[in-house]
Amino acid sequence: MTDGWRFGKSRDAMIENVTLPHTWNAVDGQDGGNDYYRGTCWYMRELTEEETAGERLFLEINGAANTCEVWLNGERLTHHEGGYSTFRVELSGKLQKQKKNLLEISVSNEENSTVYPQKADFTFYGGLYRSVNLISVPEEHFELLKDGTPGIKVTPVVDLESKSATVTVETWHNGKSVDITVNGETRTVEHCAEFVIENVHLWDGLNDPYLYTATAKLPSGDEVSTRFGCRVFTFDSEKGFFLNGRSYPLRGVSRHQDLKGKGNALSYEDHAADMAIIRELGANSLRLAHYQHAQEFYDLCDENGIVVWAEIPYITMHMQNGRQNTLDQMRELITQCYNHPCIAVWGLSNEITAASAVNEDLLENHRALNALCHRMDPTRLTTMANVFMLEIDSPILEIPDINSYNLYFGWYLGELEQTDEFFDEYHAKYPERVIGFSEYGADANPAYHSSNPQKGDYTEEYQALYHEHMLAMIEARPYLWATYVWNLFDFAADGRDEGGKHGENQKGLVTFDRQLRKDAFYLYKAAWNKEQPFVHITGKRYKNRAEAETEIKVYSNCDEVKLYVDDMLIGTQKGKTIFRFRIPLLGDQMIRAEGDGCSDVTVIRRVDVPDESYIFNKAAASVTNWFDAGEIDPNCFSINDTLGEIRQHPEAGAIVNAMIAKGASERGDVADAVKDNPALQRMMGRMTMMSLLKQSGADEKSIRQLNRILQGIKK
Ligand code: GCB
Repeated sequence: MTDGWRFGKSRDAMIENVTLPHTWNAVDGQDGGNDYYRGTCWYMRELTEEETAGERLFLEINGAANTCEVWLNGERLTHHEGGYSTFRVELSGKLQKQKKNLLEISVSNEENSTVYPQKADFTFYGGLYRSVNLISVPEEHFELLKDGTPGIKVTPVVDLESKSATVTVETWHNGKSVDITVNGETRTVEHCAEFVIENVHLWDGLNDPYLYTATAKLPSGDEVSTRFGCRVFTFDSEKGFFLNGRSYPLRGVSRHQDLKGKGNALSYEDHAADMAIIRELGANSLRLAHYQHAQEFYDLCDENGIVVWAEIPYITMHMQNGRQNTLDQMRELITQCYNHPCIAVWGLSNEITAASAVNEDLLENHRALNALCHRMDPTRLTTMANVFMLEIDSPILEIPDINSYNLYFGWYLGELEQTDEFFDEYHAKYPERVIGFSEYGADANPAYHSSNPQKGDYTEEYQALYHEHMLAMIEARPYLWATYVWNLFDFAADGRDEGGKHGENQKGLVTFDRQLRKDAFYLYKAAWNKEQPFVHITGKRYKNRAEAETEIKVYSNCDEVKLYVDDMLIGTQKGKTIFRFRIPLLGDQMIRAEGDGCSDVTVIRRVDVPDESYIFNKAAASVTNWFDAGEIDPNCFSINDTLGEIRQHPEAGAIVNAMIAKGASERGDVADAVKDNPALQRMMGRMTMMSLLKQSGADEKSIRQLNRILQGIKK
């Protein structure tokens, strides 16, 4: 039901004509300020006589964010909580014969304390942002109501040695018998049949994502079918992930359902275009964050052989009254997604201890979720994405089958190498636990550039450097069962205001509008995409360079790269992924890189003064040494003291606390909520004020001012 909808903020004033999919936050949810409309809106549509024909009629809503009520002819039929799953309601019996039938749907993304998500680093778009369908079935039909079930559940169990699969097909319906067909064989049974497929054709990831189909048909003619895949996923704490018995390290990216100008109301073409970019990158796995994605997208993953981590939006902050909602969202996720061969793990939560303590209620919620997953799906493992501040001996880590951490050392806090140390320490302490890297990334605005990139400068070059480190870190640790770049695409987080953009998280390898691939994209493409040979000269947008000598860096999946400057060969390098050349910079120069049957070209230019437009924080970047030795009185506080030392003094502590609170609020809801986390505070306490300020992008004037104030306070 795409067309013919009226829409408005109130039931009595549906003033706009809209088509589905639709969100009311496509503009205000993406422009910063954390002020997008969070409230109730109404959709209204008349059902035609033709649409209401048939014996039994159901309305299917494939996503109403975040809570929804369905009304027919003024009567409320259902209420649904959770914005990312399918639900249905029966209309027959309530329809008026030979009269107009009025369907009204109210949808709300208003803040509350029971339905997740409420605090997270992304915009909670409101709307009927996925498809809405009418389903007409005969009296005898497959189940439609229970948790949005597809009515058919397929469990393939593969024996790699005998190359066979035992396939159990369960169905739910109100008839007496059902014909179930798998691989050309049909059985007539009450509900459930078992099949054996000899010489089974495996679903084999990117190599060969072969799909079978199971069909179930009732005597009434009602029919359901689903595709499925036969594959074996195994996890080893030492050797990582295995697909069908062979080592298959999961290396990929995360994705939100979200696009510039459209919000979360994506078309099938938008989904398919995202998948094409994922294939170009060469990723073999996706973390579909932070909620249930559209069925079309799991279908695309099945078809393309992408192994998936699926999860619910139990995120950032545990809510005392939210347990039932986490269980409901998980039950629907598993019911609706069970048949997808792409899904390897169910994610219980994300950074849930960022803004909440590890207390009994939180643990109990996780135990209940974990048990639910195991009960509903003994074939898959559970995991969770933990925040970097969570101590590695926390009891919460004992709940899921396997573990994962989101680490942002080298971006928000700390140095790149702390990531390596973190995993080494974890793996040494818990060698029997399977550990993965669920998120890592750094923001980059492709307008900003530097030959001397620094953490916090938002340059394309720092992001590339960050990922070069992480790629090498990952390649040296084959035990990591999965690794996911945060994020493939820049996305809307209306609470953010940083790095030259309003309302965007810029950790994407590709911009929000999908128009620009940042350099770091090509780093991973060089490492992961073995299919099409390519060379990519980095720094193409860093055209004007104020230096006598410059580095030309090429990312390539070839093992030899030649570099030409103004058509003169200046070097040939053998290597892997990253190829670096240094060249004198004379004027306008044409740079060409050549690999195995492929090439890339750019022009760079020597200039006398640095191009100001490349610098985000102009004041901070222009000064390297702000304080001469002897300028600071060691008897008074200064920015050379650690945050911990300064905080011990009431007056000095109050000043820096106020400043930190302000800084956190510019980085969105999550930064604001996590700033009181004790483990985070301990880590920050060990850093000097100077290094914290530099990382937060403070300018020279503010730093000097703070130092002056601190120097006025005796230790
Ligand atoms: C996280 C969250 C993710 C954020 C990301 C960030 O750990 O899981 O939702 O967007 O950090 O960029 O800070």
